[in-house]
Amino acid sequence: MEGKTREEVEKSGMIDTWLRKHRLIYTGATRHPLILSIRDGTVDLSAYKRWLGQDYIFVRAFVPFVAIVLIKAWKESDDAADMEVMLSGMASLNDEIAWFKSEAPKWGVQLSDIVPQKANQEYCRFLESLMSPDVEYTVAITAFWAIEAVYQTSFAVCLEDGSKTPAELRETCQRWGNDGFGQYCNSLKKIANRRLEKASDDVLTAAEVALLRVLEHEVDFWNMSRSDA
Ligand code: HMH
Repeated sequence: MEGKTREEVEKSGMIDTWLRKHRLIYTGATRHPLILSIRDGTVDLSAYKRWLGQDYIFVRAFVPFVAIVLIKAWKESDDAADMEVMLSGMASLNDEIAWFKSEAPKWGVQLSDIVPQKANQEYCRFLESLMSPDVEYTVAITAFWAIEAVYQTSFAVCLEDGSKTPAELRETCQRWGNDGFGQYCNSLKKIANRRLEKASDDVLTAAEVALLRVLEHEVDFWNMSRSDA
């Protein structure tokens, strides 16, 4: 542990420490009943369609958030490689938007007609709050990691051995559940952990709260997709 102060050692692997501490809500977000219903093949396809339309709106709102985190990385980061990770995130969002546009017509979903539901509006508003210049890079990158990691972990569940994911949904699950996306999430996690090691107590608290807010919004988003309400 040469070169690291005692505090830095204590704070290393902060993300995993927080995930253990907030296990219940993390599991709620990553093994939601909607995800489990995809995995066991009982998914209600109207819920999938609702999710598809709503997530297109979310992903569009996620682009400027990632752009701002990229700018924060460029201005504030101690490691020039961070910006390249964000750039690859932007590239995958570009692919995602194209994918939504080709996926939606297959399900009779008209993307131009989608009205954002309350949980989606609230999640997008939360993203906007994180785009404020007062939000530290460390806090924003922690939220960014969490947003991507929830999808990666959730959809990977649908690809596990023995899963009965319907053939027409496998590509969707592959999109976020594939190993490449997993490696990208790991790169984000490494950046977040590295920043959290050096963070003040105030920044640590703000980052932990941001992580919890992401998990809550993700649970609400799945719930919204599952019900007509
Ligand atoms: C709601 N969370 C939601 N949608 C997404 N597409 C992601 C996370 C990951 O990109």
